[in-house]
Amino acid sequence: MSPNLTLFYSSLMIRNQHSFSGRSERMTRLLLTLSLASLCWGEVTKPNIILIIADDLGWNDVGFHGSNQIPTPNIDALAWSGLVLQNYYVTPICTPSRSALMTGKYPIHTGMQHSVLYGNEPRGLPLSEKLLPQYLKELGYSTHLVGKWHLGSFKKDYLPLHRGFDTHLGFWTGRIDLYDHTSFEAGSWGFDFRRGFQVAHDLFGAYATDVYTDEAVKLIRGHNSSDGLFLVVAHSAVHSGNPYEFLRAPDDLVANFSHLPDRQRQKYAAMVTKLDESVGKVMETLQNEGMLENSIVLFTTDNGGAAAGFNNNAGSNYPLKGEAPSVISLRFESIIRFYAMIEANAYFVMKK
Ligand SMILES: [Ca+2]
Repeated sequence: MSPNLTLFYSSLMIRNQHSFSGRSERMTRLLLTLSLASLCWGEVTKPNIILIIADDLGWNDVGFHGSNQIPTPNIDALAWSGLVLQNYYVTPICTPSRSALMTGKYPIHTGMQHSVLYGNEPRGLPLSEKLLPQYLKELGYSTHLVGKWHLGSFKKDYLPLHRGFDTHLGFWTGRIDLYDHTSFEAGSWGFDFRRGFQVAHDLFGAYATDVYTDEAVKLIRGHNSSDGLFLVVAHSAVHSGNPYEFLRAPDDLVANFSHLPDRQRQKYAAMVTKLDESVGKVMETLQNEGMLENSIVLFTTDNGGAAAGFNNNAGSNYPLKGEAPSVISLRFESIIRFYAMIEANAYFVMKK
């Protein structure tokens, strides 16, 4: 494909994302197309792709959607300086949504459509599927996953390091306590914080969002600019952790929200604050390392907020109806509708 045709195709896909209904499957194709576009262009180095995924973030929990409860200046800055995908849709729960993003396929085509994967289940995203990081590795990218996986862990072959990622620091299941890093689900309870295949006991007690941020910053700073960087920062926030304290954040940040009447909402707001702070640090590091002008930064969530007391969470999807993870036809649109945004500097660099 000629550079001009490739760029035209890329811009067309961006406009389609902006104007019409989109899905995370389409997002996968968009990222691959943008990467291929830069390779075809020749004079431009491979764009870095930074994919930041929030977990269960509510529609009404970011400033640029009008929330006056939780300031999110860094996420808002991404929105206003980038491209907000107003009709972007995700599936209503973790595993199906993440499987679609990694494969570019609707979950029903990979057997991931029903519910989340539990850590003790003998199944995962089928090994017959070639995942986004595997494609990008073939294009010369270095590939890193920080945070949540949740696509199967019952055999080594299903783990991130065997699915296209060069490194992984994070967890394999669907939820962890943000301080003790244990996962309590489906009758089992155990430590789930890994550096590759090894349990990361040394990080016990470190706030998970900070761990992810520090790792992302380290990877960006250490990146060899001759390769493209594909960095996925898949946050624990703002998913509920374990039943003994579902939502956790540093006490001083929680205290900043003492004016909110609900204690869980106070904690939730502090978790969002840490998430927003992480976005800011990643962007700042890209800027400081001279990488931002050649980076595609995508911020999204895997599904909407866990509202109405689900998982003892405190997300808000107002004015949309519904909450993760239920799928009821009358609520369909409101449950799965969320947002994404792209800071597409690489695209504009290629236009020159
Ligand atoms: Ca989720």
